Amino acid sequence: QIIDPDSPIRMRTYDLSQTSRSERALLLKRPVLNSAAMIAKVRPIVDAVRSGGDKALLGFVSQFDGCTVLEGTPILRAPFPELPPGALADNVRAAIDVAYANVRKFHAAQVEPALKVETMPGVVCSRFARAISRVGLYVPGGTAILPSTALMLGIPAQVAGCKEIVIATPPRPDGSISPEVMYVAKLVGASAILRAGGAQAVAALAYGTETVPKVDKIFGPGNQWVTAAKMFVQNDTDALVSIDMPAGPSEVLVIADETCNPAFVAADLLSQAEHGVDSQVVLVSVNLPDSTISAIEAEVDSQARALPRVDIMRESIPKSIIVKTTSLEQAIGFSNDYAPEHLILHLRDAPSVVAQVENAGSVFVGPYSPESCGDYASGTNHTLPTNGYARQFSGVNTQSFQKHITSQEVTADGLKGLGPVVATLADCEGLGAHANAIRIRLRAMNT
Ligand code: HSO
Ligand code: ZN
Repeated sequence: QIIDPDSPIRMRTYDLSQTSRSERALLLKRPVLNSAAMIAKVRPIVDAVRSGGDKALLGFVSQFDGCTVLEGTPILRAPFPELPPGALADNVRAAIDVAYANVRKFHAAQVEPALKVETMPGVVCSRFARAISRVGLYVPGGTAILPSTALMLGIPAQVAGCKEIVIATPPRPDGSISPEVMYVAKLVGASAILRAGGAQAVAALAYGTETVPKVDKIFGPGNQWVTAAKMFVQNDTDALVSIDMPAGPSEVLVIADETCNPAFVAADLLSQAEHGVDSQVVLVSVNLPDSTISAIEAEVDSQARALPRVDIMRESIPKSIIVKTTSLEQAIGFSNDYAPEHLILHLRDAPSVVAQVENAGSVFVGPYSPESCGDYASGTNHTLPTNGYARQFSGVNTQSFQKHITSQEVTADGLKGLGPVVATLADCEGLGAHANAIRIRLRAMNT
């Protein structure tokens, strides 16, 4: 496809009052991920790493990650070597430190106290959390280095108390890891770094190799290969591994009314559009005058041209849409049906609108809350459900790194009260041994 640099960088516009039900359904749809085909492609890689261990893994690291110099093992174990002086600029280090503190504060506050409830006299039920012992955190390489993703996955793992925290990330050609990711790995107390990307990294984490520890849960965003491999290993009962969530291309939906600042709205749309050519960007207009829509379109075009990743935006913006609505109610209704990963409210009295949000990964309230803050440093997590999965999934949080165990303690007097209820229900299900386990005790107490 030849791109004319003079042609405007423009979104497509639809009027919700003029769209049929089926057209509206199309606007809500994300591009189809052909997951079955991708899973078929990753399967040979996953199988090879599973049976061939380190040797197979290193073969794929040289073939797909372009790194041929790892000697014998792709694993680096903590304590990691000190960063050479000057490896990390002072301002970057200081910024990572502030982001770390904020994200840690918010995720530490998510730790819930244990529950203890006496449901009947002498019948005490409890629930308490335990860390998932071993976790694998995938930090993508590719077109951008993402130390922020290492923070967003590493901090809740650290706060939850996971014992083995393995960060997997594609190495650079010389086998090194970016100093930013290295620095974050130390901050979050990672126990190992797996220098591998793609399906091969996911397979190594799921099954373990001679040197790579097998983990219990795999987190993190990635390309189609990574996502397909995560879905494949999650379904393999031999791997006994779970994943955070199904991931797709990143998304933002912005709702704006006439109080909005067109330059801010455009900037927010572009910050998502620069992630990838398949980024999903939606602007929902609440009765915006045509002049404001034109002003936003002009800002999208002019700001994009001045930004470093304009070539990506030239592809993602033309696939993006403006949806015109005539009321806040319609706009919120559309957003709730779309269930965006990120929802930004450029609205008069935006805080009062949050109560109407039913489906979204994370909400950014008012003109001074750009998504960029949540992507990096305000405290909320940036690993969020895409593809409409915000209907049923939460973003990554401290509980994602825990499981909850329940327990009960029934006293003899408690069993006198509860036992007959249980025995009756067991009889009703025809499960005599269950009823017997109660009656044998009730009889013992009566003699
Ligand atoms: N917006 C991305 C997260 C990210 N942004 C990382 C910048 N760095 C998640 O949807
Ligand atoms: Zn982002």
